[in-house]
Amino acid sequence: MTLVVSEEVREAVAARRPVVALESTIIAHGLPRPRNLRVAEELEALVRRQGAVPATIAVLDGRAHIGLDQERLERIATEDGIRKLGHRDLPLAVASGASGATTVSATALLAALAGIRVFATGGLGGVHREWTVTQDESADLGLLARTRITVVCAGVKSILDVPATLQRLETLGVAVAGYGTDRFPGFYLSDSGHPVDWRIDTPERVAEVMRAQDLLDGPDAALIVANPVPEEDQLDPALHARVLADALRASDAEGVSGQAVTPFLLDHLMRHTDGASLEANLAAVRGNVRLAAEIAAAWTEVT
Ligand code: PSU
Ligand code: MN
Repeated sequence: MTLVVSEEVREAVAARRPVVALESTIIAHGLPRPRNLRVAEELEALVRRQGAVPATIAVLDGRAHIGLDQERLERIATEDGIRKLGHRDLPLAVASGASGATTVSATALLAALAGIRVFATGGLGGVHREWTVTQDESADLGLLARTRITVVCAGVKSILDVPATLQRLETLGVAVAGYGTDRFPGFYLSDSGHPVDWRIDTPERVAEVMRAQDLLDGPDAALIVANPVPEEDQLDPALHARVLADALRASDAEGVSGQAVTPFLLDHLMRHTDGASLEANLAAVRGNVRLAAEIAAAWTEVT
């Protein structure tokens, strides 16, 4: 597939300067307008402030872009009909000239193809709570099991079956470490209630793990750096539990399925927490973007 890599990103990758990949589904389908555009700009600025180059990834008119200029960023945030693209959708979107925002799976694939090793997002997709009925498991997991990329996230979305998702990650051979914690983060919450086997405390140590991955040269798989939202920014756990139960009931009652499930649940939480879930989501993403930039910088030092 022909990638359109922005000049800034191409130069930074070639010169081994720090680059951080950013996904676009959160912009087009995860956040309300017009806030989404401001957030997209803010996240890019955060990466730059840390001395790294942001590479927001999306498909526009059938072309996969790595690094968006302002006009393209605005299209993703404001245009109607922007699709949600997992990695399986990429050839379909390219061949039909479609425009779409990339999920974690499509973003990780395109970033890796462009030579970018560090990627920041909010929360990964995973195994949904009704899995035994729907078999709904995000394509994020399968793709991360085959792609050598470091993903900084606040764990997996708390709308999911978190222990089942952790089990799948183990089965698939994806490395998971808590950043500064031995508790697995819970996206809107600092602690999902589940432990994580490995803990890393500095960006330099993350870079050493990446280097060990390369030296070992086992099957390609991601390294997940699970970075908790600061406790003072998390969603009130009691409110979270109550509204999430509501959201799951509403999704069931309305027969929401497929790609629509995750955006439906996130939107329901936002509207029924007076926007508090949105603030917690943004705090998590900001922290992840900052940490990813530090890891990208440390990575250029060890390679
Ligand atoms: N993180 C967020 N908000 C989001 C997502 C992640 O804070 O909207 C997106 C990511 O793009 C992720 C997708 O890949 O949700 C998962 O969707 P699904 O469950 O349909 O695979
Ligand atoms: Mn799904």
